[in-house]
Parts: sequence; C-alpha cells; structure tokens
Amino acid sequence: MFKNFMILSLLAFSSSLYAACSLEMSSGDLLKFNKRTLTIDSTCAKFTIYFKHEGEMAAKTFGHNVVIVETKNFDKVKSKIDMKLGEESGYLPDMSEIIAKTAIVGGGSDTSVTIDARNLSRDSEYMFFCSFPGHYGAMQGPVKII
Ligand SMILES: [Cu+2]
Repeated sequence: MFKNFMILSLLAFSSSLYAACSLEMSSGDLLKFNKRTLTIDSTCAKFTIYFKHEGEMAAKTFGHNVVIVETKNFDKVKSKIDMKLGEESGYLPDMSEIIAKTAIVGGGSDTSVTIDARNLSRDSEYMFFCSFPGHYGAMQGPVKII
C-alpha cells in the first residue's frame, strides 16, 4: 500500500516538474491572449514560454509577442514602444527592465523564449504584455511566481 502510494506520488511529482518548466499560450486576430494570468515556477533554470498566433493577420499589421517585466517597470517600458524600432526588436529598445521577450509573430506562426526563472522573486510583482504598438492596453496580465 505504502509502496503504491510512493510510486503514484513520484509519478505525479515528475509530471508536474515537466509541466511546470514551460507554458503555452496563444493569441489571434483580436487584442487578446488566451490566458489572463501566467504562472512561472521560480525553481526552473530553464523556463520556456511557447507562444502561437492562431489568427490570419500578418506580423507586420497585427502581430503579437509576449514580454515580461516587473510591474513597477511597465510604464517605463511601454513608453519606449515605437513603431520606428521595427518588428525585429518587438518595437522596443534594448532595456535591462525587459525580463523576457518573444519574437513578434503573425498568423499561423509560433515562437518561444526561455529564461532562467531562478532570477524571478516571489516577493516582486511581474506582468506580461504584447509590445506591438497599441496592443498593451488590452493585451496584458499578471505573472504569478511560484
Ligand atoms: Cu499584440
């Protein structure tokens, strides 16, 4: 009985370990992510965010990405969003405040970014948003660190 319990809990533990070091999210032809909140496990040396654009609009006209910052830095980072900086940069300059940033993707494309989640603190507040110009107002949410 005890042995069976041990095996079951080991299985549960390893599958949650596997699941916990990545997350999948998507968006489409609306100003919306499919998730309201992200959860990142701060024990993961490599935490990967997989992001897919499931719509049809081109990256240049209605692309999306996922950017993570400390909530206290959001105003500063969003104020630097500039169409002139181009799609490649996510319309953002290089900034130490940017913790993670995927590429901008258009309909049918996907991308990912991997970060060392051990740098994130459970005592700080984080959020995610899309840095395509004009999108962050609707495309944002909190990131929970566990
Ligand atoms: Cu967007």
